[in-house]
Amino acid sequence: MPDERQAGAARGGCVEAPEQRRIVRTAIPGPRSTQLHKRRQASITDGFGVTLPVFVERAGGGIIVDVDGNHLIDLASGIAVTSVGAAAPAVVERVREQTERFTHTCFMVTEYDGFVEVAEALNRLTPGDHPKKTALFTTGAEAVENAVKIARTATRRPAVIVLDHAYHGRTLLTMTMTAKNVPYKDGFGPYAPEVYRAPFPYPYRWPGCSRHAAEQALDRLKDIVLSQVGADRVAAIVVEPIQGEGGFIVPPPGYLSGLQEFARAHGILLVADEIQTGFARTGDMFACGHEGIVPDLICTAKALGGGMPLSAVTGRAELMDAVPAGGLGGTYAGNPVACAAALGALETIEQENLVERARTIEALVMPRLRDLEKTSPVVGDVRGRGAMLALELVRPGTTDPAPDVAKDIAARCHADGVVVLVCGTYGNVIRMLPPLVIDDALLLDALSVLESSVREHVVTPGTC
Ligand code: PLZ
Repeated sequence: MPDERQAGAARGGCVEAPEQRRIVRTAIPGPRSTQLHKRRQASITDGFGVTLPVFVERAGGGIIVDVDGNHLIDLASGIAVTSVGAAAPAVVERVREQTERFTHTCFMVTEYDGFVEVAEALNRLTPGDHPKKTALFTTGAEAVENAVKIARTATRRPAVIVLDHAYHGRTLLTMTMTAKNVPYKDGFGPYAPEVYRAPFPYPYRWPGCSRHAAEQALDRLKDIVLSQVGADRVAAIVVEPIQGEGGFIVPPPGYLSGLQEFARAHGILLVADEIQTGFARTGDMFACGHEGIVPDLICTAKALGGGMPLSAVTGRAELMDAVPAGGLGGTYAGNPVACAAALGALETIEQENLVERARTIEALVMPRLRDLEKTSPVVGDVRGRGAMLALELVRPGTTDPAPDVAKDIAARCHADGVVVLVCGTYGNVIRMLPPLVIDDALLLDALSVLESSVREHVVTPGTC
Protein backbone atom coordinates (compact mmCIF):
# COMPACT_ATOMS: atom_id res chain seq x y z
CA MET A 1 0.00 0.00 0.00
CA PRO A 2 1.49 3.41 -0.90
CA ASP A 3 2.68 5.46 2.08
CA GLU A 4 0.12 8.23 1.64
CA ARG A 5 -2.76 5.75 1.63
CA GLN A 6 -1.37 4.07 4.75
CA ALA A 7 -1.37 7.49 6.41
CA GLY A 8 -5.00 7.92 5.32
CA ALA A 9 -5.97 4.52 6.71
CA ALA A 10 -4.26 5.37 10.00
CA ARG A 11 -6.49 8.47 10.24
CA GLY A 12 -9.54 6.20 10.29
CA GLY A 13 -10.14 6.00 6.54
CA CYS A 14 -10.01 9.74 6.10
CA VAL A 15 -7.93 10.34 2.94
CA GLU A 16 -6.49 13.83 2.62
CA ALA A 17 -7.49 15.83 -0.46
CA PRO A 18 -4.56 16.06 -2.89
CA GLU A 19 -2.52 19.24 -2.96
CA GLN A 20 -3.73 21.23 -5.99
CA ARG A 21 -0.33 21.57 -7.66
CA ARG A 22 1.38 19.73 -10.54
CA ILE A 23 4.27 17.67 -9.18
CA VAL A 24 6.39 15.45 -11.43
CA ARG A 25 8.60 13.25 -9.23
CA THR A 26 9.41 10.39 -11.60
CA ALA A 27 9.20 9.58 -15.27
CA ILE A 28 5.51 9.18 -16.15
CA PRO A 29 4.60 6.34 -15.86
CA GLY A 30 6.86 5.84 -12.84
CA PRO A 31 8.31 2.54 -11.58
CA ARG A 32 5.32 1.48 -9.44
CA SER A 33 2.86 2.17 -12.26
CA THR A 34 5.07 0.28 -14.68
CA GLN A 35 5.17 -2.73 -12.38
CA LEU A 36 1.37 -2.71 -11.94
CA HIS A 37 0.89 -2.28 -15.69
CA LYS A 38 2.89 -5.47 -16.27
CA ARG A 39 0.49 -7.32 -13.96
CA ARG A 40 -2.40 -5.80 -15.86
CA GLN A 41 -1.02 -7.02 -19.16
CA ALA A 42 -0.71 -10.55 -17.81
CA SER A 43 -4.20 -10.63 -16.29
CA ILE A 44 -6.49 -8.37 -18.33
CA THR A 45 -7.71 -8.72 -21.89
CA ASP A 46 -5.80 -6.76 -24.53
CA GLY A 47 -9.22 -5.60 -25.76
CA PHE A 48 -9.10 -2.69 -23.30
CA GLY A 49 -6.84 0.17 -24.39
CA VAL A 50 -5.34 2.80 -22.08
CA THR A 51 -4.54 6.47 -22.66
CA LEU A 52 -1.86 6.74 -19.98
CA PRO A 53 -0.63 3.61 -18.15
CA VAL A 54 -0.48 5.29 -14.75
CA PHE A 55 -2.11 3.77 -11.68
CA VAL A 56 -4.09 6.15 -9.48
CA GLU A 57 -3.78 6.39 -5.75
CA ARG A 58 -6.29 9.20 -5.15
CA ALA A 59 -7.81 12.12 -7.00
CA GLY A 60 -9.77 15.29 -6.31
CA GLY A 61 -10.28 18.85 -7.55
CA GLY A 62 -8.11 19.11 -10.65
CA ILE A 63 -5.45 16.61 -9.54
CA ILE A 64 -4.83 12.88 -9.97
CA VAL A 65 -2.17 11.46 -7.65
CA ASP A 66 -0.45 8.34 -8.99
CA VAL A 67 1.18 5.50 -7.06
CA ASP A 68 4.61 7.05 -7.64
CA GLY A 69 3.55 10.31 -5.95
CA ASN A 70 3.19 12.36 -9.15
CA HIS A 71 0.42 14.96 -9.11
CA LEU A 72 -1.07 15.06 -12.61
CA ILE A 73 -3.40 17.82 -13.77
CA ASP A 74 -6.67 16.27 -14.86
CA LEU A 75 -7.96 17.57 -18.19
CA ALA A 76 -10.02 14.43 -18.79
CA SER A 77 -12.41 14.01 -15.81
CA GLY A 78 -12.54 10.29 -16.63
CA ILE A 79 -14.15 11.29 -19.98
CA ALA A 80 -16.48 14.04 -18.70
CA VAL A 81 -17.62 12.18 -15.61
CA THR A 82 -16.04 13.86 -12.58
CA SER A 83 -17.29 17.38 -13.35
CA VAL A 84 -17.63 18.02 -9.59
CA GLY A 85 -14.21 16.46 -8.92
CA ALA A 86 -13.34 12.81 -8.26
CA ALA A 87 -14.07 13.01 -4.52
CA ALA A 88 -16.56 15.87 -4.13
CA PRO A 89 -17.52 16.16 -0.43
CA ALA A 90 -21.29 16.07 -1.11
CA VAL A 91 -20.89 12.91 -3.23
CA VAL A 92 -18.57 11.16 -0.76
CA GLU A 93 -20.80 11.93 2.23
CA ARG A 94 -24.04 10.80 0.58
CA VAL A 95 -22.41 7.62 -0.77
CA ARG A 96 -21.02 6.81 2.66
CA GLU A 97 -24.39 7.38 4.32
CA GLN A 98 -26.24 5.32 1.68
CA THR A 99 -23.84 2.37 1.76
CA GLU A 100 -24.26 2.16 5.53
CA ARG A 101 -28.05 1.92 5.11
CA PHE A 102 -28.17 -0.45 2.09
CA THR A 103 -26.25 -0.91 -1.18
CA HIS A 104 -28.93 -2.53 -3.32
CA THR A 105 -32.51 -3.75 -3.39
CA CYS A 106 -33.24 -3.69 -7.16
CA PHE A 107 -35.78 -0.96 -7.84
CA MET A 108 -37.99 -3.51 -9.62
CA VAL A 109 -38.21 -5.55 -6.38
CA THR A 110 -38.56 -2.92 -3.63
CA GLU A 111 -38.39 0.85 -3.96
CA TYR A 112 -36.27 3.63 -2.41
CA ASP A 113 -36.54 7.41 -2.38
CA GLY A 114 -33.15 8.21 -3.99
CA PHE A 115 -34.42 6.91 -7.35
CA VAL A 116 -37.49 9.14 -7.10
CA GLU A 117 -35.46 12.20 -6.08
CA VAL A 118 -33.03 11.80 -8.99
CA ALA A 119 -35.97 11.42 -11.41
CA GLU A 120 -37.62 14.56 -9.99
CA ALA A 121 -34.36 16.50 -10.32
CA LEU A 122 -33.93 15.40 -13.96
CA ASN A 123 -37.54 16.24 -14.80
CA ARG A 124 -36.92 19.73 -13.37
CA LEU A 125 -33.46 20.38 -14.87
CA THR A 126 -33.83 19.07 -18.45
CA PRO A 127 -35.04 21.43 -21.22
CA GLY A 128 -38.77 22.21 -21.50
CA ASP A 129 -41.50 22.78 -18.93
CA HIS A 130 -43.92 20.13 -20.20
CA PRO A 131 -44.81 17.12 -17.99
CA LYS A 132 -41.81 14.76 -17.95
CA LYS A 133 -40.91 11.34 -16.60
CA THR A 134 -37.58 9.58 -16.16
CA ALA A 135 -36.14 6.06 -16.28
CA LEU A 136 -32.78 5.37 -14.66
CA PHE A 137 -30.21 2.89 -15.93
CA THR A 138 -26.50 2.26 -15.42
CA THR A 139 -24.41 3.16 -18.48
CA GLY A 140 -24.68 5.70 -21.25
CA ALA A 141 -25.11 3.03 -23.91
CA GLU A 142 -28.00 1.57 -21.93
CA ALA A 143 -29.70 4.98 -21.84
CA VAL A 144 -29.41 5.32 -25.63
CA GLU A 145 -30.67 1.74 -26.20
CA ASN A 146 -33.66 2.43 -23.97
CA ALA A 147 -34.42 5.76 -25.64
CA VAL A 148 -34.67 3.85 -28.93
CA LYS A 149 -36.90 1.20 -27.33
CA ILE A 150 -39.18 3.91 -25.92
CA ALA A 151 -39.26 5.82 -29.22
CA ARG A 152 -40.12 2.66 -31.18
CA THR A 153 -42.92 1.70 -28.78
CA ALA A 154 -44.35 5.22 -28.63
CA THR A 155 -44.33 5.77 -32.41
CA ARG A 156 -44.75 2.14 -33.53
CA ARG A 157 -42.06 2.86 -36.13
CA PRO A 158 -38.80 0.92 -36.57
CA ALA A 159 -36.13 3.21 -38.06
CA VAL A 160 -33.54 5.36 -36.32
CA ILE A 161 -31.56 8.18 -37.95
CA VAL A 162 -28.04 8.85 -36.69
CA LEU A 163 -25.25 11.11 -37.90
CA ASP A 164 -21.74 11.01 -39.28
CA HIS A 165 -19.08 11.22 -36.50
CA ALA A 166 -21.65 10.10 -33.90
CA TYR A 167 -20.72 8.12 -30.80
CA HIS A 168 -23.46 6.39 -28.81
CA GLY A 169 -21.81 3.40 -27.13
CA ARG A 170 -20.37 -0.09 -27.51
CA THR A 171 -23.41 -2.40 -27.22
CA LEU A 172 -24.74 -3.97 -30.41
CA LEU A 173 -27.36 -1.28 -31.12
CA THR A 174 -25.29 1.70 -29.94
CA MET A 175 -22.16 0.44 -31.73
CA THR A 176 -24.29 0.28 -34.88
CA MET A 177 -25.36 3.87 -34.19
CA THR A 178 -21.72 4.92 -33.67
CA ALA A 179 -20.00 6.12 -36.85
CA LYS A 180 -16.32 5.23 -36.46
CA ASN A 181 -15.24 1.76 -37.50
CA VAL A 182 -11.88 1.18 -35.74
CA PRO A 183 -11.87 0.51 -32.82
CA TYR A 184 -15.59 0.53 -32.07
CA LYS A 185 -17.14 -1.70 -34.78
CA ASP A 186 -14.44 -3.49 -36.73
CA GLY A 187 -14.99 -7.24 -36.59
CA PHE A 188 -18.06 -6.98 -34.33
CA GLY A 189 -20.78 -7.15 -36.99
CA PRO A 190 -23.32 -7.99 -38.24
CA TYR A 191 -24.86 -4.80 -36.93
CA ALA A 192 -28.40 -4.00 -35.78
CA PRO A 193 -30.95 -3.29 -38.51
CA GLU A 194 -32.95 -0.11 -39.20
CA VAL A 195 -30.18 2.38 -38.40
CA TYR A 196 -29.61 5.02 -41.13
CA ARG A 197 -26.90 7.67 -41.21
CA ALA A 198 -27.02 11.28 -42.42
CA PRO A 199 -24.20 13.86 -42.67
CA PHE A 200 -23.39 16.01 -39.62
CA PRO A 201 -22.44 19.63 -40.33
CA TYR A 202 -18.74 19.62 -39.35
CA PRO A 203 -17.87 23.25 -40.09
CA TYR A 204 -14.11 22.73 -40.41
CA ARG A 205 -14.47 19.85 -42.86
CA TRP A 206 -17.69 20.72 -44.67
CA PRO A 207 -17.05 20.65 -48.43
CA GLY A 208 -17.43 24.10 -49.98
CA CYS A 209 -18.42 26.99 -47.74
CA SER A 210 -19.05 26.15 -44.09
CA ARG A 211 -21.63 28.97 -43.97
CA HIS A 212 -24.02 26.66 -45.80
CA ALA A 213 -23.21 23.57 -43.73
CA ALA A 214 -26.33 23.66 -41.50
CA GLU A 215 -28.71 24.11 -44.40
CA GLN A 216 -27.00 21.57 -46.67
CA ALA A 217 -26.72 18.93 -43.92
CA LEU A 218 -30.42 19.38 -43.17
CA ASP A 219 -31.28 19.04 -46.86
CA ARG A 220 -29.33 15.77 -47.05
CA LEU A 221 -31.01 14.41 -43.92
CA LYS A 222 -34.47 15.34 -45.17
CA ASP A 223 -33.74 13.64 -48.47
CA ILE A 224 -32.58 10.46 -46.72
CA VAL A 225 -35.65 10.41 -44.47
CA LEU A 226 -38.21 11.33 -47.11
CA SER A 227 -36.96 9.49 -50.16
CA GLN A 228 -34.87 6.59 -48.85
CA VAL A 229 -36.26 5.51 -45.49
CA GLY A 230 -39.80 6.93 -45.50
CA ALA A 231 -40.74 9.48 -42.82
CA ASP A 232 -43.56 7.33 -41.45
CA ARG A 233 -41.06 4.55 -40.75
CA VAL A 234 -38.74 6.77 -38.67
CA ALA A 235 -39.13 6.57 -34.88
CA ALA A 236 -36.33 8.92 -33.91
CA ILE A 237 -33.42 11.10 -34.91
CA VAL A 238 -30.65 10.73 -32.32
CA VAL A 239 -28.16 13.60 -32.08
CA GLU A 240 -25.35 14.73 -29.81
CA PRO A 241 -25.90 18.51 -29.65
CA ILE A 242 -22.11 18.84 -29.57
CA GLN A 243 -20.38 15.69 -30.77
CA GLY A 244 -17.97 14.19 -28.26
CA GLU A 245 -15.86 11.21 -29.36
CA GLY A 246 -16.29 12.32 -32.99
CA GLY A 247 -14.10 15.37 -32.32
CA PHE A 248 -15.93 18.01 -30.21
CA ILE A 249 -17.84 19.17 -33.26
CA VAL A 250 -20.16 22.10 -32.63
CA PRO A 251 -22.88 22.25 -35.27
CA PRO A 252 -23.48 25.67 -36.84
CA PRO A 253 -26.37 27.80 -35.56
CA GLY A 254 -29.71 26.77 -37.02
CA TYR A 255 -28.88 23.07 -37.44
CA LEU A 256 -30.38 21.73 -34.21
CA SER A 257 -33.49 23.91 -34.46
CA GLY A 258 -33.90 22.85 -38.11
CA LEU A 259 -33.67 19.23 -37.03
CA GLN A 260 -36.30 19.79 -34.36
CA GLU A 261 -38.65 21.50 -36.80
CA PHE A 262 -38.31 18.72 -39.38
CA ALA A 263 -38.77 15.97 -36.77
CA ARG A 264 -41.92 17.62 -35.37
CA ALA A 265 -43.42 18.07 -38.81
CA HIS A 266 -43.16 14.30 -39.44
CA GLY A 267 -44.02 12.84 -36.03
CA ILE A 268 -40.38 11.77 -35.58
CA LEU A 269 -38.99 11.99 -32.04
CA LEU A 270 -35.88 14.09 -31.46
CA VAL A 271 -33.57 12.30 -29.02
CA ALA A 272 -30.65 14.31 -27.61
CA ASP A 273 -27.67 12.28 -26.47
CA GLU A 274 -26.30 14.61 -23.76
CA ILE A 275 -24.24 11.88 -22.14
CA GLN A 276 -20.98 13.80 -22.65
CA THR A 277 -22.33 17.36 -22.88
CA GLY A 278 -24.81 17.33 -19.99
CA PHE A 279 -24.79 18.95 -16.55
CA ALA A 280 -23.02 22.30 -16.94
CA ARG A 281 -20.12 20.96 -19.07
CA THR A 282 -20.72 23.27 -22.05
CA GLY A 283 -21.65 26.40 -20.08
CA ASP A 284 -25.35 25.63 -20.03
CA MET A 285 -27.02 22.92 -17.95
CA PHE A 286 -27.52 21.04 -21.25
CA ALA A 287 -25.99 21.76 -24.66
CA CYS A 288 -29.52 21.85 -26.18
CA GLY A 289 -29.93 25.08 -24.22
CA HIS A 290 -27.47 26.98 -26.45
CA GLU A 291 -30.00 26.83 -29.26
CA GLY A 292 -33.12 26.60 -27.12
CA ILE A 293 -34.19 23.22 -28.51
CA VAL A 294 -36.42 20.94 -26.44
CA PRO A 295 -35.84 17.27 -27.33
CA ASP A 296 -38.64 14.73 -26.88
CA LEU A 297 -36.25 12.41 -25.04
CA ILE A 298 -32.86 13.22 -23.52
CA CYS A 299 -30.18 10.69 -22.56
CA THR A 300 -27.82 11.52 -19.71
CA ALA A 301 -25.07 9.64 -17.83
CA LYS A 302 -21.42 10.43 -16.99
CA ALA A 303 -21.46 13.63 -14.82
CA LEU A 304 -24.92 12.70 -13.49
CA GLY A 305 -23.52 10.02 -11.19
CA GLY A 306 -20.56 12.04 -9.86
CA GLY A 307 -18.33 9.03 -10.66
CA MET A 308 -20.83 6.26 -9.86
CA PRO A 309 -22.43 4.43 -12.80
CA LEU A 310 -25.82 6.00 -13.45
CA SER A 311 -27.70 6.97 -16.61
CA ALA A 312 -31.14 8.22 -17.50
CA VAL A 313 -33.72 8.76 -20.18
CA THR A 314 -35.97 11.73 -19.45
CA GLY A 315 -38.78 12.75 -21.75
CA ARG A 316 -42.34 13.73 -22.44
CA ALA A 317 -44.49 11.88 -19.93
CA GLU A 318 -46.82 10.34 -22.51
CA LEU A 319 -43.87 8.89 -24.46
CA MET A 320 -42.16 7.56 -21.35
CA ASP A 321 -45.44 5.89 -20.32
CA ALA A 322 -45.92 4.19 -23.71
CA VAL A 323 -43.90 1.17 -22.55
CA PRO A 324 -45.98 -1.27 -20.47
CA ALA A 325 -44.86 -2.14 -16.92
CA GLY A 326 -41.95 -4.56 -17.01
CA GLY A 327 -40.76 -3.38 -20.44
CA LEU A 328 -37.92 -1.31 -18.97
CA GLY A 329 -35.52 -2.12 -16.17
CA GLY A 330 -32.28 -3.82 -15.18
CA THR A 331 -30.93 -5.39 -12.01
CA TYR A 332 -28.72 -2.39 -11.24
CA ALA A 333 -30.82 0.30 -12.95
CA GLY A 334 -30.75 3.37 -10.70
CA ASN A 335 -28.69 1.66 -8.01
CA PRO A 336 -29.23 3.40 -4.62
CA VAL A 337 -25.55 4.25 -4.07
CA ALA A 338 -25.34 5.73 -7.59
CA CYS A 339 -28.54 7.73 -6.91
CA ALA A 340 -27.09 9.07 -3.66
CA ALA A 341 -23.94 10.10 -5.56
CA ALA A 342 -26.09 11.80 -8.23
CA LEU A 343 -27.95 13.83 -5.62
CA GLY A 344 -24.58 14.99 -4.25
CA ALA A 345 -23.29 15.80 -7.74
CA LEU A 346 -26.42 17.72 -8.76
CA GLU A 347 -26.41 19.65 -5.46
CA THR A 348 -22.76 20.60 -6.09
CA ILE A 349 -23.44 21.64 -9.70
CA GLU A 350 -26.29 23.89 -8.63
CA GLN A 351 -24.86 25.28 -5.38
CA GLU A 352 -21.42 26.00 -6.80
CA ASN A 353 -22.92 27.42 -10.00
CA LEU A 354 -20.81 25.20 -12.23
CA VAL A 355 -22.68 26.38 -15.33
CA GLU A 356 -21.09 29.78 -14.81
CA ARG A 357 -17.78 28.15 -13.92
CA ALA A 358 -17.74 26.29 -17.28
CA ARG A 359 -18.22 29.64 -19.04
CA THR A 360 -15.33 31.12 -17.07
CA ILE A 361 -13.15 28.16 -18.09
CA GLU A 362 -13.98 28.85 -21.74
CA ALA A 363 -13.14 32.55 -21.26
CA LEU A 364 -9.77 31.64 -19.71
CA VAL A 365 -8.77 28.94 -22.18
CA MET A 366 -10.29 29.86 -25.56
CA PRO A 367 -8.26 33.04 -26.25
CA ARG A 368 -5.05 31.10 -25.65
CA LEU A 369 -6.16 28.28 -27.94
CA ARG A 370 -6.96 30.88 -30.60
CA ASP A 371 -3.44 32.31 -30.26
CA LEU A 372 -2.07 28.81 -30.67
CA GLU A 373 -4.17 28.38 -33.81
CA LYS A 374 -2.73 31.60 -35.25
CA THR A 375 0.88 30.82 -34.44
CA SER A 376 1.13 27.03 -34.90
CA PRO A 377 0.67 25.70 -38.43
CA VAL A 378 -0.23 22.22 -37.11
CA VAL A 379 -3.33 23.61 -35.36
CA GLY A 380 -6.05 23.65 -38.01
CA ASP A 381 -9.03 24.48 -35.82
CA VAL A 382 -9.94 25.22 -32.21
CA ARG A 383 -13.50 24.80 -31.02
CA GLY A 384 -15.87 23.80 -28.27
CA ARG A 385 -18.00 25.38 -25.60
CA GLY A 386 -17.57 25.86 -21.88
CA ALA A 387 -15.19 23.26 -20.47
CA MET A 388 -15.45 21.05 -23.56
CA LEU A 389 -12.67 22.46 -25.75
CA ALA A 390 -10.44 21.02 -28.46
CA LEU A 391 -7.61 21.51 -30.94
CA GLU A 392 -7.66 19.77 -34.33
CA LEU A 393 -4.19 18.91 -35.67
CA VAL A 394 -3.43 18.91 -39.39
CA ARG A 395 -0.51 18.86 -41.82
CA PRO A 396 0.66 22.50 -42.10
CA GLY A 397 -0.97 24.39 -44.93
CA THR A 398 -3.67 21.73 -45.47
CA THR A 399 -6.67 20.30 -43.65
CA ASP A 400 -5.24 16.76 -43.84
CA PRO A 401 -5.66 15.11 -40.44
CA ALA A 402 -2.43 14.58 -38.47
CA PRO A 403 -3.17 11.85 -35.90
CA ASP A 404 0.56 11.27 -35.30
CA VAL A 405 0.95 14.94 -34.31
CA ALA A 406 -2.00 14.71 -31.90
CA LYS A 407 -0.49 11.58 -30.40
CA ASP A 408 2.92 13.20 -30.01
CA ILE A 409 1.49 16.35 -28.39
CA ALA A 410 -0.64 14.26 -26.01
CA ALA A 411 2.44 12.18 -25.09
CA ARG A 412 4.42 15.37 -24.31
CA CYS A 413 1.58 16.61 -22.09
CA HIS A 414 1.47 13.26 -20.29
CA ALA A 415 5.22 13.27 -19.72
CA ASP A 416 4.90 16.73 -18.15
CA GLY A 417 2.05 15.68 -15.86
CA VAL A 418 -1.05 16.81 -17.76
CA VAL A 419 -3.72 14.26 -18.66
CA VAL A 420 -5.29 15.10 -22.03
CA LEU A 421 -7.29 12.82 -24.33
CA VAL A 422 -7.25 12.37 -28.07
CA CYS A 423 -10.52 11.91 -29.99
CA GLY A 424 -12.04 12.45 -33.42
CA THR A 425 -13.05 10.32 -36.37
CA TYR A 426 -9.51 10.83 -37.70
CA GLY A 427 -7.80 10.54 -34.28
CA ASN A 428 -6.34 14.04 -34.65
CA VAL A 429 -8.19 16.06 -32.00
CA ILE A 430 -6.83 16.88 -28.54
CA ARG A 431 -9.67 17.54 -26.16
CA MET A 432 -9.90 19.22 -22.80
CA LEU A 433 -12.52 18.16 -20.28
CA PRO A 434 -11.28 19.46 -16.92
CA PRO A 435 -13.32 18.93 -13.77
CA LEU A 436 -15.42 22.10 -13.50
CA VAL A 437 -14.07 22.64 -9.97
CA ILE A 438 -10.43 22.92 -11.15
CA ASP A 439 -8.51 25.98 -9.80
CA ASP A 440 -7.62 28.75 -12.24
CA ALA A 441 -3.92 28.36 -11.43
CA LEU A 442 -3.95 24.63 -12.24
CA LEU A 443 -5.88 25.17 -15.43
CA LEU A 444 -3.47 27.84 -16.62
CA ASP A 445 -0.47 25.68 -15.72
CA ALA A 446 -1.96 22.81 -17.77
CA LEU A 447 -2.56 25.19 -20.65
CA SER A 448 1.10 26.32 -20.59
CA VAL A 449 2.17 22.66 -20.79
CA LEU A 450 -0.17 22.11 -23.74
CA GLU A 451 1.11 25.25 -25.48
CA SER A 452 4.74 24.25 -25.13
CA SER A 453 3.94 20.69 -26.22
CA VAL A 454 2.40 22.08 -29.43
CA ARG A 455 5.33 24.48 -30.00
CA GLU A 456 7.99 21.87 -29.19
CA HIS A 457 6.37 19.51 -31.65
CA VAL A 458 6.62 22.11 -34.39
CA VAL A 459 10.35 22.69 -33.87
CA THR A 460 11.18 18.98 -33.86
CA PRO A 461 12.56 18.30 -37.34
CA GLY A 462 11.08 15.60 -39.49
CA THR A 463 7.86 15.02 -37.53
CA CYS A 464 5.46 16.77 -39.81
N1 PLZ B 1 -23.05 8.77 -25.83
C1 PLZ B 1 -22.25 11.02 -26.39
O1 PLZ B 1 -19.84 10.21 -25.10
C2 PLZ B 1 -19.43 7.63 -23.89
C3 PLZ B 1 -16.65 6.39 -24.47
C4 PLZ B 1 -15.51 5.71 -23.87
P1 PLZ B 1 -21.11 4.61 -21.79
N2 PLZ B 1 -18.23 8.27 -24.29
C5 PLZ B 1 -16.98 7.69 -23.79
C6 PLZ B 1 -15.21 4.43 -24.60
O2 PLZ B 1 -14.32 4.45 -25.45
O3 PLZ B 1 -15.87 3.42 -24.32
C7 PLZ B 1 -20.71 8.05 -24.55
C8 PLZ B 1 -20.86 9.33 -25.13
C9 PLZ B 1 -22.06 9.66 -25.77
C10 PLZ B 1 -22.95 7.55 -25.28
C11 PLZ B 1 -21.80 7.15 -24.63
C12 PLZ B 1 -21.75 5.78 -24.02
O4 PLZ B 1 -21.67 5.85 -22.62
O5 PLZ B 1 -21.40 4.98 -20.36
O6 PLZ B 1 -19.65 4.50 -22.10
O7 PLZ B 1 -21.90 3.41 -22.22
